[in-house]
Amino acid sequence: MHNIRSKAGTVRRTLRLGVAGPVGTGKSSILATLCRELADELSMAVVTNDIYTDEDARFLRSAGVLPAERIRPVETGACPHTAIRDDVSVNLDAVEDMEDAYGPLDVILIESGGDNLTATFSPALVDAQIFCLDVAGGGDVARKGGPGISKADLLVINKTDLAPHVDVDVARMVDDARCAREGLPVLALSKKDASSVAELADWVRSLLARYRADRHTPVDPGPMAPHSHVHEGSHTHGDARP
Ligand SMILES: Nc1nc2c(ncn2[C@@H]2O[C@H](COP(=O)(O)OP(=O)(O)OP(=O)(O)O)[C@@H](O)[C@H]2O)c(=O)[nH]1
Ligand SMILES: [Mg+2]
Repeated sequence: MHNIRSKAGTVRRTLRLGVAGPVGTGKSSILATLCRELADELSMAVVTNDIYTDEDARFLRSAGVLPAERIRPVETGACPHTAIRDDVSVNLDAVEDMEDAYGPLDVILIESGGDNLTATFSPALVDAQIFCLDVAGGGDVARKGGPGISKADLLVINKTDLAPHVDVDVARMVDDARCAREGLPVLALSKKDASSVAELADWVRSLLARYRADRHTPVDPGPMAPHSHVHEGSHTHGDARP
């Protein structure tokens, strides 16, 4: 459905790239950075997920990184991981609307609502995913594992500029993450460090090239760990019992 044949007859597909990770780790900032770095060379759009607000979309619009109409909020009205994992229909509608309105697009970025350490995207929604941790969450987080940490296409250890203030050894955190990921890429990132920002943009360029050459295989990191939501009573996932 996201194959578009150009006049020259070549197939051009929109790469759908998800960005997941716990609350406040810097997902919207990563989207803003990628738009700033790549929007001159790629046709882009963004979908954000929030439970009750459109705050992420408003932040990105006010940052002026893309024309406002290319940034669309999805209000999930429930736990955001449900909308990116269990019932992706609202997100798929938003993605397809954007493709119809502004296509052909090169990349659509989809931000999950800030959620817990194990939220991942369904491969029915995204072709690849970034999982984002930050150093302020503590140096041990990368070692704790979980589907996003071990299997996302890229693990970002974000806000490295804060490491000295929170007594975190970034090199050790990156090593721990590499061990947990068995060779999959790990990027230490700070929006204040131009060379790490350039590495992030290069990773997306090379993913897009692989994707277009049919050399990228989408990987499902797997479902969230079993859990339940006490405040919602009947809302449970996995094998969790309320
Ligand atoms: N020092 C520093 N702060 C950062 C960096 N990236 C993001 N932040 C800050 O971290 C805070 C949260 O960033 P967001 O991008 O909104 O994080 P988020 O993951 O989208 O948050 P939710 O959508 O609410 O889960 C903001 O105050 C950002 O300015 C960074 O590289 N360094
Ligand atoms: Mg956000």
